[in-house]
Amino acid sequence: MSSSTLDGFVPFPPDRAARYRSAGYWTGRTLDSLLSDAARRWPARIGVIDAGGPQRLTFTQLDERADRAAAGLAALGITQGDRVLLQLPNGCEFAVALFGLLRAGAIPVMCLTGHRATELGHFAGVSDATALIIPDTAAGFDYRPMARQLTQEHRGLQHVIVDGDPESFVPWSQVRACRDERHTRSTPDPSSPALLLVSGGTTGLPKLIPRTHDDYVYNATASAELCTLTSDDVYLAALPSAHNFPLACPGLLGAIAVGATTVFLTNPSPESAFAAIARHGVTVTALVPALANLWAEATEWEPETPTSLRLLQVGGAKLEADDARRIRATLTPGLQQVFGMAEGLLCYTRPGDPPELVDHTQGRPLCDDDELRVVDDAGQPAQAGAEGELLVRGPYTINGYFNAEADNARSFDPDGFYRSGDLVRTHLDGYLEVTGRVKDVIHRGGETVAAGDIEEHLRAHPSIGSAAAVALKDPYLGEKICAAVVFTGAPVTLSELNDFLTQRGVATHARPDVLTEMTALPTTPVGKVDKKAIAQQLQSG
Ligand code: OOB
Repeated sequence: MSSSTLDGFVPFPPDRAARYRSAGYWTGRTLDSLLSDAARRWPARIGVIDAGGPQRLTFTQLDERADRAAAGLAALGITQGDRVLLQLPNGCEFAVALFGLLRAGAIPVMCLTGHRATELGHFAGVSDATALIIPDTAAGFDYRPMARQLTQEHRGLQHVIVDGDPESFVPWSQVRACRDERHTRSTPDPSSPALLLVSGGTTGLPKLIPRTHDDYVYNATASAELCTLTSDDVYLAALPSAHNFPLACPGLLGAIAVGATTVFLTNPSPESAFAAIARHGVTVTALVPALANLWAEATEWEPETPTSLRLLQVGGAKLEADDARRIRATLTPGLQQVFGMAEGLLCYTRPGDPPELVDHTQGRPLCDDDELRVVDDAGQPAQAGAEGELLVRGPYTINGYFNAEADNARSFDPDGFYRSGDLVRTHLDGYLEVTGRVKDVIHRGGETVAAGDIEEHLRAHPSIGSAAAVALKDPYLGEKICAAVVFTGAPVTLSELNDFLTQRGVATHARPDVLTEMTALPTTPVGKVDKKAIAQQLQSG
């Protein structure tokens, strides 16, 4: 299959592709070769382990199982270029299915287990998927009724494969046990999409992100190198494995590339995570800030706290400097900030960077050929060190969402730079500080207020643990400011809170009109604060 034959995929322009090849970033390896190479180099090493169960597979066993799964998928008629929705929870079977799909030449669509019929239906429609792989149940949710609804609405969805009790669907146990020796591994064009990630999606439904073999192998292997990952490391997949961060930054794929073991965790609570870390001697893991903060707090009461972690990656949302300090003090001095996006660009603080840099910045780009532009409201280059929107292109950043022409016209500039929507400030040494989102503003009575600024002030209150500022519709002001907060100390009233904000010098128009107490802020499937959900809850309540 050549890269131009997959409709809806925007390839890298030939001149840049040639440059990335000659610079050695793109090697022509396919994603599934990471596993076959690991099986050759470290045949008897443990590749993957289920933290919560008995299953553990050597690289050889994982490799063989992927081949059998590929044969089973091919026997169902799944073939080169077919899109398949993959929605399995963390576990060895996730790895078997992922590599099985890659070896069958299929293009997995990496759904998170928290996605439901609305998102899955959207992914099925945009990707024109022919199959869906799900668990029977996970975390109290039965995926089969959702699958039934999806097959009715999407006639192209011909196969539903279920890990567990399949009811009327195809059992995964049968697919993955196929011994059809005639199946030959597919040999995809390395510049074609290997898989489709889903976007972080702060507005509307998530978009599909085509990552090529060339760019994603680079993403995983260069990240592994930056993190000095070796075959002595044990990586804990605590976030949902279908997300770019635990999948390839360096994550599962980076671990496989260097012969490190991956331990899959289904429940990232401190209790279960700390037990898994101790039991398996975990050295590296990746968390979102909310989870990292919870783990840090839990060191106060959990009897068994982590001692083996050498690298704790935190990213996905802004990590505050105070929280960074506490994480270093309680969990490991080896904290790393990661600012990444499924669309591509990854920024990392480096192992060995001074604590000041690690606490106060979100790192610098992975690759010397990542091209970053920071622009002001008018789209002009921002002054050195001034806040602006980050635009990026480079060897592992997409050139377009999959099958989304209208979105692409908005999200990419004429030079092919991806408009991240993130507001950043660049320091002289090239390190970035993420300051907010371009669209995360509240238009209150003619004034535009940055939600991030209000949140910073709210969090400064001694009684407030976490906070979000969201816009609520208002007949007079257009939008009013609602502060949704989780109290960790004695609750305060709106007027007490506003007295506090006044003392901090916050302008009258930037102070909350409404205060709502929440027991916890709602989160997205990967665990980021979901402001859209907060606004919906408040608007309907
Ligand atoms: C990661 O990827 P996505 O695609 O779920 O979300 C990307 C967005 C970024 O555009 C930015 O708005 C936000 O999440 N973000 C951060 C951040 N890391 C991501 N905002 C502030 N500080 C950070 N450190 O979230 C992702 C992908 C790969 C590695 C790590 C995270």
